[in-house]
Amino acid sequence: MEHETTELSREYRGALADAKLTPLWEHLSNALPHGLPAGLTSANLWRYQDVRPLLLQAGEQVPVEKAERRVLVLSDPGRGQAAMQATGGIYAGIQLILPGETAPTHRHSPSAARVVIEGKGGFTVVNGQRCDMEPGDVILTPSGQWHDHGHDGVGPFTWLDVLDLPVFTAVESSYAEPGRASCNQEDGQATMQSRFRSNGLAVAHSLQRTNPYPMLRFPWKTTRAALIELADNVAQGESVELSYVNPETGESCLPILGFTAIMLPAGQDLTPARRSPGAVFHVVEGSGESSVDGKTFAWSAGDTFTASTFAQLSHRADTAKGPAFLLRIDDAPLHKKLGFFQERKSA
Ligand code: GTQ
Repeated sequence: MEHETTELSREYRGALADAKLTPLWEHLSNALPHGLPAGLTSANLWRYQDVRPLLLQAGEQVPVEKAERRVLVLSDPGRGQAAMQATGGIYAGIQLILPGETAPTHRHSPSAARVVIEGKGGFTVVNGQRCDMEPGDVILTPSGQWHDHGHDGVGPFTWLDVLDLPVFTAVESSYAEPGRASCNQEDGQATMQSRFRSNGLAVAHSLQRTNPYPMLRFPWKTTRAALIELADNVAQGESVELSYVNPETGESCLPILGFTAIMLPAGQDLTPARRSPGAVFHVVEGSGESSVDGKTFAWSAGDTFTASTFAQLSHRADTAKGPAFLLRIDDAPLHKKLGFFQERKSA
């Protein structure tokens, strides 16, 4: 939007346009709004029960070989239907694979992660390492790593994809390469899970290696048990949250996107600080309600909702139905790398 804050002659405006120059003083407050960033993101809830039938129709109409990835993108209503992003920094979509199908091998510059929603028998192969997928699992496909998806079971298999694609698009660095064949499958997960089974212990020689992604699959079973144990050991009212990290360094598990599992004990309100990163929340288990900048979202398992930068949030699990479990996916690691990450007290 243009603010003509100054009287400029037509001739001068024309000369600036011809010279490909723009007067900053007419755009300064748009480029650098006062006090808080002007988020475009319009918080929204996508209910899985609404998305699922549409995704199953795509399963009938669109062969996976043609689609490459059969995904319905969660398009931020603040950016319009063609928005290939859910928030400023995060792409999110829901992917379907049917029994016997293979989503072919490719790799791309953005990093991706999957959060499994529904089904049995699905798997992802990342650089030759097979990762079985069970509901609630978080599976990483970091930047530049070959990956394909398959399904050995019965019935539809679905997951939430999140990618740092909008960041790559913004810096004109988003691209993909098709793979020549399906990845060789090795026993990746047995190695991965056994290496990091014991908290506070790492396989000694692995610390000399430089693999920035030693762990690709974070099984929900393990995360859930850890949250429940943590809930018994935090002070009343303290949040029950676990971050997904590189177990060898303690850094976030991907460079741009951050993943946090949150347990909401039944009936307790959680009102977190307002944080600079926008976020995508995904409901792994349970039902409840969140308020995001004054909008109320009633959610249950499989649903996904968004929050803009510095959103005012509160979450609550349904008292009658026990605890709920959410995953928060945000771009906090990027905000920290930019030297900017901020938290402000909620109002
Ligand atoms: O599964 O590799 O939702 O490449 C978007 C781009 C999923 C994938 C998406 C992708 C993928």
